[in-house]
Amino acid sequence: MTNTANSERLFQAALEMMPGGVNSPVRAWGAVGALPRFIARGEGARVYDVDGNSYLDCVASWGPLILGHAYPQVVAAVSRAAAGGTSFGAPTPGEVELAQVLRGAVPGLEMVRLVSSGTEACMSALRLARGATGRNLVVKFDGCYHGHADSFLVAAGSGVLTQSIPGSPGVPENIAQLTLSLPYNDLERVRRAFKDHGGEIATVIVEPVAGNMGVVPPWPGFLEGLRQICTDAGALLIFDEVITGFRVARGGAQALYGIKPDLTCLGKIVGGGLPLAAYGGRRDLMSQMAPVGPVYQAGTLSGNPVAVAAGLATLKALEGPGFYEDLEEKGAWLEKELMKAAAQVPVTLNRLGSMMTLFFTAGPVTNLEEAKKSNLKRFSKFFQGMLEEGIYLPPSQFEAFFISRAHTPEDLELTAAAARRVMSRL
Ligand code: HOZ
Repeated sequence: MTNTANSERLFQAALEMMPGGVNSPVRAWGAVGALPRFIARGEGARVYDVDGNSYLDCVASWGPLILGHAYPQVVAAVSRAAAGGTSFGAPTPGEVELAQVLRGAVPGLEMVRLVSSGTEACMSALRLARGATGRNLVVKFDGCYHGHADSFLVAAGSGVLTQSIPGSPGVPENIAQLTLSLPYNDLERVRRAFKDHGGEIATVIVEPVAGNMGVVPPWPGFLEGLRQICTDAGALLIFDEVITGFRVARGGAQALYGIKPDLTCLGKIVGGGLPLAAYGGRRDLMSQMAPVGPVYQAGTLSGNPVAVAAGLATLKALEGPGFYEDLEEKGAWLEKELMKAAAQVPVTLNRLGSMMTLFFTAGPVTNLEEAKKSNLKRFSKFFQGMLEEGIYLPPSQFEAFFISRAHTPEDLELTAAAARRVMSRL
């Protein structure tokens, strides 16, 4: 058995002071019946806990670390930036450069604003959509997670789904009523919602590849249909690409599928592991943001120079030829091996490039209802077994595994071999 004495001691201390001992609920590992490991450091594809155990990391800080931990150019850029001052609350040259890089990569971004978290990006995009259309309703999809702003905590994915929290106390009923949550991949339901409420719907927000109920790709025609419905009804289409941006392709899912949303939310990879996110889109819409227009949003740490430096260094490192092809190859290999390992266990593996989820259900998994058919006990056993083998997976059935550039073929072989052993005991 792995020695986890230091993690246990720290967790006991944390429980006294922080709700659930953590600063974000899924980190408490409650859903997988285990105690969280406290991480001391990371390097490449590995993390090391405070008891000296090492793990191959498939969480990647929930997505940002597409280059792996402590990527030398990112560390150097962060150190350089920090040495010159960590925050000014004033414009800096790096912001302009990052805005240029984002605009050059993501088709729907004519203008952009930097913020500090994915929650903030989605919350701000929603406010802009409401401000620009003069309408109040928002359509989202069951199991999609757009951060924890009030309007999005209705049938949300990620942590609330993992903890089986139906909604959240503290979200006023009259705010929740402005959110229509519909099944993912079901265009018919979207058409019906527009038939009933068309003139009141400000926006449809969607994860173009869902990552927060586990990975669920869009059906052919789903995103195209949303685009058409929104255009016809004068509603705005928001792509929440906090996970998929620079993950499934440099230009995100919108580049991959060739669909331009009106607004896009980015986070995770664009901050290179530091707190940075962005939202942006059509120039006429973004021009409604203060100080040009009347829609307000602001932040002391928006465009923070250290986070901008990490983002720039990260996005630069993704430019090299074959970067995404290499990730695709690794993802496809791991998918094949995990499926072989699970030959005797009913599973469904959904994958797009370097993000994937192994659902413990025969599937298919195309929406939240189907994702929830997963055998959570079996997932927990798998998670615990893999951890014991030194493979660190997301502690929830409803999250994605992420592969980074740092994962070597040997790392993937170790992961597959561990999965074969663990699956044979399930
Ligand atoms: N909502 C994040 C996963 N999709 C979890 C963030 C965290 O706990 O770090």
